[in-house]
Amino acid sequence: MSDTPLLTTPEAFREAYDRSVRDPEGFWAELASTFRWHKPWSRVLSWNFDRPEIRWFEGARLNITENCLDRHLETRGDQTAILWEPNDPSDPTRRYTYRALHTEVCRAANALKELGVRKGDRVCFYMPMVPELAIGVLACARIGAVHSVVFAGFSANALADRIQDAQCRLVICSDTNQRGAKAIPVKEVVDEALASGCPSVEHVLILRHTGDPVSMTAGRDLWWHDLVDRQEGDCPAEIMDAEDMLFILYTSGSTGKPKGVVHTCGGYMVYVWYTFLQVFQYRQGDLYFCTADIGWITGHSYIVYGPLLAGASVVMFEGVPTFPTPARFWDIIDKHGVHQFYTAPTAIRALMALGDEWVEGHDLSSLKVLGSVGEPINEEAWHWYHRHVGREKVPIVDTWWQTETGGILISPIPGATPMKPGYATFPLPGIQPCLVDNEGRLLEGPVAEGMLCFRFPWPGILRTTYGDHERCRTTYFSQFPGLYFSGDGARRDADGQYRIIGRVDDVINVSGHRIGTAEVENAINLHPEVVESAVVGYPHDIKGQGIYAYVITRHPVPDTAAFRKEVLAVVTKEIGPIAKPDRIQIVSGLPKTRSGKIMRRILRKIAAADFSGMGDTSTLLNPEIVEEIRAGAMKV
Ligand code: 7RM
Repeated sequence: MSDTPLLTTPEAFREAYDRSVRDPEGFWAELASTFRWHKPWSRVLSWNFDRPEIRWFEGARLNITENCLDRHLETRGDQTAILWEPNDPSDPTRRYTYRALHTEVCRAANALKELGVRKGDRVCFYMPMVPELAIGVLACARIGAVHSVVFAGFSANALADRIQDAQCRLVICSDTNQRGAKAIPVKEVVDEALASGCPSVEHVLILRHTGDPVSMTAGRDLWWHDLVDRQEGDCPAEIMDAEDMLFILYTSGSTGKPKGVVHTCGGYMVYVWYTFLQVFQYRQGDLYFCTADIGWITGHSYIVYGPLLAGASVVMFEGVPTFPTPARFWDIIDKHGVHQFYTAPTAIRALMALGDEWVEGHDLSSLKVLGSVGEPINEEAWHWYHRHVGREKVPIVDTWWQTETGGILISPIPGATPMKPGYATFPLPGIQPCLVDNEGRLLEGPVAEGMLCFRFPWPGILRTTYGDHERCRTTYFSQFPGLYFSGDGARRDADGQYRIIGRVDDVINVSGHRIGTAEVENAINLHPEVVESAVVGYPHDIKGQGIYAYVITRHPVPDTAAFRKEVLAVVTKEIGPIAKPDRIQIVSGLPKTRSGKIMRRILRKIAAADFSGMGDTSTLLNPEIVEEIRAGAMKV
């Protein structure tokens, strides 16, 4: 929107940042006023981090899809909203203008209504990266239903857990999912999940995508094309309260099962729109390409909502970086003339390892901004990205944020703030980070290292965890009273720039995917031969972190290769292939404190092949085990 100028100079950034701290309500209200609201807010913000209770734009009424779609029809109805690149480059690309997308979303919304889906009902998506996923998600938002997208790499058990936790009435999936040379039987996984007992599910809506045969359960299963295609292309938007739920997205934490992070309509809308525009310096006519999957928050905020709210043209890609060749990203950028490209360090490292020749020979001169997200980007990968993709001319934005934050919190803004390899740099306007020590003491700075917290809410912050508000409080707002705690450690340099170190809790980040060590342990422990296990992360050249599992077995294991295979199978069945341990070490015991707590510090050191001094082991109940594990680790 033309009335929100991009921050393009250090002065403009400084001014916006200072205003956002001095007068946060005025700052956000002014930005919010550029949207279509059916009723204005009575109060911009009320908040209490102790309960927690956070409300933005209270009393206001809106529908986010009117702002993503209807609002653009007059000015850019014929402009591309979504340009879809299929897995197989010899298949045709598909293009949806804003007008076409509006029509399709309305059709899908009317279909949901015909199935009895109403405001507040939960709808689960388990789909590949096809336009119908974005259409379905927006159709939910159109009628006020709450979407819960589950990444299609999760197993049937993991899917069933999420369907049940949210009590979804409807599941939307495809027949099969085509990723690279692999075909994944999506509908079969849904059938298996529902067979395990998900009584809330009334219907399954299936998109015919590959055309592979699937089994249909009469009365429950319907084809997308039978139901959606015959609907009217117009559907009035359900007018929502700003604080009504927009979506649930499950994410792993340090304990127990994944939590359903809840985002609401008004604040999320304003936040993802503003951050998309500023971080990517998006200008009308640009083409933006984010390689994330809509099953993760990056896809929600920076493929669907942020870009569409900004009236952007977005490339949506079904496939993987290495199919049919490791040049696929560069082929897409070259073919369509992409201006902003947003990907994960793990993809950069994987492509870097396959050789520079794949990126050379492509015309990448359209690029204006390169983005990185999901995990720390090491300097080698940063420089490769800068040099080979950006040809040393294109700024890189290392964007730090989380499922819980809704949108980017710490990132350079090209032109307005500096970039520095390895640093997410400065907080965006409206964001007030701080570092605290283990006791919660504020670390005055600038130079400091500690737990990364935030002392003031921004519009995109999570509101609760679905069905368990207390869990939201204890996870994020209780360690350090009065602060939101991210779970990450960070360092601040003399200029006040932030460098993210990584998780300080028992969450590991594998190829940019968040995995709770407790979840993996629970899965491993289901193997009948396993007595106990401990899972830690360790540095991995491509994935960032790998998964290392220490396992105690009931009996001596005669065939360790076969046993490892079985452990991988149980993890794949419980969670999905993304959580498979890279290394499994059979041990006779785990280092424990007298209170019975596993000393993970030692296990992490050994997993990292750091066999130097183990530090203080005098508090261990069984110090002798350390030597055994260390000796065994050298052979894993
Ligand atoms: C967007 C997303 C969140 C966790 C977070 C960090 C890590 C994300 C960066 C990063 C270093 C970054 N959401 N993380 N971005 N670490 N630099 N730029 O990834 O909920 O799935 O994960 O990811 O540890 O807490 S997420």
